[in-house]
Amino acid sequence: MTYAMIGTWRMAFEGIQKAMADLKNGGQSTDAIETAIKKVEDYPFFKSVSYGGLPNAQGLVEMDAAFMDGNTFAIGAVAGISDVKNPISVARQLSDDHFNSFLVGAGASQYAMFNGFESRNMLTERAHKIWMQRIKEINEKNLSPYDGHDTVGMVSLDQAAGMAAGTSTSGLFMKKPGRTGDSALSGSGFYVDSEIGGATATGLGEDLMKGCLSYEIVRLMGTGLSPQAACDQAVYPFVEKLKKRYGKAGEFSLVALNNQGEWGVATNVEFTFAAGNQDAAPQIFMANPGP
Ligand code: SD4
Repeated sequence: MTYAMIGTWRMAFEGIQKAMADLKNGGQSTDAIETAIKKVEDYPFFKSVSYGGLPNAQGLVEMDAAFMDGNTFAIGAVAGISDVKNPISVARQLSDDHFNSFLVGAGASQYAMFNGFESRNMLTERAHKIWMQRIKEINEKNLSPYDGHDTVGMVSLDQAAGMAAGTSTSGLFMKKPGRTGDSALSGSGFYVDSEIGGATATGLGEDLMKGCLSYEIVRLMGTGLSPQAACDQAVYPFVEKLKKRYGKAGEFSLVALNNQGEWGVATNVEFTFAAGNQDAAPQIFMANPGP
């Protein structure tokens, strides 16, 4: 029986290891995504996701997360949510709501509070120190505040051929209050269709959104392309197009998994990801920038 998972960055590894043990025992992709992403959210030393995540320009950790069930196309998402321990769980619960499935800012935080999701001050002392140091550097060295920040995005396939996807991030470091990127946006930060496969993104949300790249990868896999060919065809020509027509392209990386448990990746920076399937225990892989 086929089952598999893939996730962006090295930080996805332990969560995938845990969730794949459940998939092996017949667990569902929807649960696997929540289990694996929660593990990343709870780890205080990942600087870009939930607890320990780096704050916005005003020192507040504002998080984006999304959840998609590839069987039903149900989507739930939150953007700019704060003081909530596990944004992915809130997104998952919202995916059950037909009318209010994407909440932002104070409304998202209130929803989590009223529905009994655990609250937590997500700003750790360490993240605060990094924030203070960065402000100092920006002022002294005239640096761009927007530098290196990563989303965890995952796609899962279970033994019943169900697929799901999810994302979670504290977004771009030093972002303006209220800024959101691609991670909560269907088609940009994630997309999954159990009859085809799924994809998810990390990188500069402002540019990822311009190409709706997660949807495009799934669409291409639906025409019969392998995940790797779909990633190559969706991502690299778009990077070139952006450079030509917009003048520049941010850093971004996408991973894809099809409903056969095969995966692919495309990136324009050095990138790590974690993946495994029924034949290969989860591992951390390194991908080099493409052409
Ligand atoms: C965003 N895509 O908010 C996220 C951040 C990220 O590498 O993944 N940066 O734009």
